[in-house]
Amino acid sequence: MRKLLILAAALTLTACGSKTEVSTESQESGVTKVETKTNIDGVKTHAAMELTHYAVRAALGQNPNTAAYVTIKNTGTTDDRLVSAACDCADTVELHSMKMDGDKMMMAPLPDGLVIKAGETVELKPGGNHIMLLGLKTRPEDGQTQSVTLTFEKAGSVTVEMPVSNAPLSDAHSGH
Ligand SMILES: [Cu+2]
Repeated sequence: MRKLLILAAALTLTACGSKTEVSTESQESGVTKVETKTNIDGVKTHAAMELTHYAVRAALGQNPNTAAYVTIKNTGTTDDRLVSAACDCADTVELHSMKMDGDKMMMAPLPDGLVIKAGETVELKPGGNHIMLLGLKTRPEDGQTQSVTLTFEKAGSVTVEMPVSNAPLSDAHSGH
């Protein structure tokens, strides 16, 4: 069984006032975690996210755009927000929701990102909220992996190696 472990730690100490910040990032067998522990004048905050079920949809035909999906669990003690996503493969990356407009399903950007409350799990999946990769510079192909970086307001940034598939998450989610 292939195991991948990446561990990064950053420590910030400021001399005056008392602020400590410790960030860690790890990736292992389809689970990626990012967390930041902050202590500002004795007030401790633990922001932590666990990412699973991530995938990028393979670029289809001449379509200049595609989408990425991820399930995000807030395992910390504070509400947090997915602020943005980034990918070297695309000119622009946006967070999108799916909304009913009359009787049609329409995509709409989420300019303020996506709030993920402490203890809550948010699924970005086919037919629902998703990461939109616009203006593809490289075309993700089935069987490859693609790095996508997610930035959370409190937990920090994490880069996820997402598998690329013609039918993303079809094993995990039936009915799509
Ligand atoms: Cu979209």
